[in-house]
Amino acid sequence: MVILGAGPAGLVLGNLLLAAGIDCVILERSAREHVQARARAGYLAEHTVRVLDRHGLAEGVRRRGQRHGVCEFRTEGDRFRLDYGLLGKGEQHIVYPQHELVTDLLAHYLAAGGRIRFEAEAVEVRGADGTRPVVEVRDADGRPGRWRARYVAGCDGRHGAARRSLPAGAVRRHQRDHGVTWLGLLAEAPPSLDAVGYAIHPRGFAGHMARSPEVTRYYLQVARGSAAEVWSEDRIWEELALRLRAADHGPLRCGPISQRTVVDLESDVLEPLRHGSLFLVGDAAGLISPSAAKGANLAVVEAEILALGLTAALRHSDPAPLDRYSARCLAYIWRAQEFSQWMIRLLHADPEGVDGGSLFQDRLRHSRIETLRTSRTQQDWFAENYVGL
Ligand code: RFL
Repeated sequence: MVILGAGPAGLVLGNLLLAAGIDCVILERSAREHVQARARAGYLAEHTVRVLDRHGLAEGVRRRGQRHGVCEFRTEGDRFRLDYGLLGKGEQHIVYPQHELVTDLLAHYLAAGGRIRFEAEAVEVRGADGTRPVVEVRDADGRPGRWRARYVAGCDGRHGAARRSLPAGAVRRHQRDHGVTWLGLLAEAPPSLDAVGYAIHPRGFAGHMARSPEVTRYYLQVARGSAAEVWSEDRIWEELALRLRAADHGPLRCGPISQRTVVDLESDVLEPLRHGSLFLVGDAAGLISPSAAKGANLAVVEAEILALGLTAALRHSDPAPLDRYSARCLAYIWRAQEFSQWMIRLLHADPEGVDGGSLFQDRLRHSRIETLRTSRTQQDWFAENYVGL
């Protein structure tokens, strides 16, 4: 088995296959230090942690992760809090930075004897419609290499080799540009509030999410095509304070900005998630906008489903679970996409390019937030979808 990519999807899959006694190798384009330092997600749903727990992979999350179950919406002249951990099915998030999860998963994989090649970039997957697909790779110096396996798992993200290698017409692609751009920020500063903060402001959305007692993620909605570098630290903190209405609700705890990333909010789902011997997992299967914090959660859940399918096929000659892989994962993916799209419409003034920013959309957004503020039924629905898959 060859796994492309050492993100959450590839590393969960590698660990589970290893535990099932299935020989595998992970091929990762980047260096180990880069993989372990890449700050991205932070909110893991309880469901995801249960998956990790089932396979003995949740020790770090359980030990150092912070339970979290409150979000606060700030709107013009108002704010309200939702104790989502007490609503819906009563589930919470565990805040645990993705690069720490990746570090744990990698350590576990290596300790169990797992094989991984860093700085080995997959260039192409050939022969996926047969039973001995080949992965062409090149190392950091451009030297070519080749791996052959019974199956290949593409866990190499949206721009990886797995997607690129799919022949025309093999899968359908469902793409949507949500017309919204975020400036994703990491601040070397403690959280400013004890909740996830969502500010809905005429100048655009602003978000606040704890990552650790020392680090906080913030988001600012910015114009499409904005460059991250034009945002000076002073301007960032001024804009965050304005949109989060710090003057009314308390000051922000400022600190150096250690990461600025511009993210266009997009969805990009393939269907089916299999072409012969090649499977797609995580962001390679379906990119989801970070508006609902689902991407890493989906990656873990899909990796477990694929691992169980591969184990049944390779150890017990039962191909049925593997045949159901795509349909099962797509059900999760579309549910998450639907909620993420709902969040985008809730949080953004005037999303351009989708329905055309208009006053009509703005009034709908106000009504949506008012329903969430006042309806217990809507709050339960929100909680169930916000934490669940
Ligand atoms: P990853 O993590 O991108 O890993 C893919 C790996 O593949 C390697 N690779 C290759 N290796 C070999 N050959 C090639 N040709 C290769 N091409 C690529 C890459 O180097 C990399 O190591 O994908 P994976 O495993 O599918 O995991 C997906 C998640 O990383 C992603 O969905 C989340 O980070 C999304 N996301 C969030 N998800 C959550 O569940 N909760 C969150 O709070 C959350 N916050 C976020 C996020 C994503 C963000 N960005 C950067 C879009 C916040 C942000 C800002």
